[in-house]
Amino acid sequence: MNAYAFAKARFIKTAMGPKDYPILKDDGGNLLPEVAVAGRSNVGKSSLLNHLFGSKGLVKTSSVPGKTQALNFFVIDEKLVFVDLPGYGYAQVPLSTRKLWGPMVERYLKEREPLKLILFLFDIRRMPNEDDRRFLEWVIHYQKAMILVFTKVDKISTNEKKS
Ligand SMILES: Nc1nc2c(ncn2[C@@H]2O[C@H](COP(=O)(O)OP(=O)(O)OP(=O)(O)O)[C@@H](O)[C@H]2O)c(=O)[nH]1
Ligand SMILES: [Mg+2]
Repeated sequence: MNAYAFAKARFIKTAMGPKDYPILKDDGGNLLPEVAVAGRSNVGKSSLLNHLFGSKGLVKTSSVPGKTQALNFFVIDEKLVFVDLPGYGYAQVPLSTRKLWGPMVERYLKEREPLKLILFLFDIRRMPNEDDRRFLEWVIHYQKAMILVFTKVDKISTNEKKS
């Protein structure tokens, strides 16, 4: 993948399924490469995107888990697409919404051709659970490239960081 100096991020749309996914192409007619940000609810996916975009509020964040409930597409400099995936595994989110998450995300991993990389965010203070394992199994099954990103590192003490 090429290196980009990010300048201008733009929100494209929210989608629940393939018929709503945007088709974004470069001047040569090639699909723009796409990076998805995944992980448990409240882990910091939307916050990371704001950080990468250099924006305060383009991506909606919340201290209450379950803020992002569908796929949100953004484009940077009309060159690279980022997708903010809904977070999983939070009991406070209504069951009807949680049931939608699995098929929505699995279908995206299976069918989204321009998806080149997944940033898998993980809260450094937690242990992996069933939902994390299920997601990682999909990543392996659909043979997607993935980078593990630890979040909330600032929340652990210097002693814990050493051990
Ligand atoms: N201390 C600390 N707080 C963070 C960090 N990343 C995110 N947060 C906070 O964690 C909360 C959740 O962040 P979001 O970015 O909305 O999390 P999300 O993963 O998008 O959550 P969902 O949309 O529910 O899936 C917010 O209050 C953020 O300010 C971090 O690295 N350190
Ligand atoms: Mg979010």
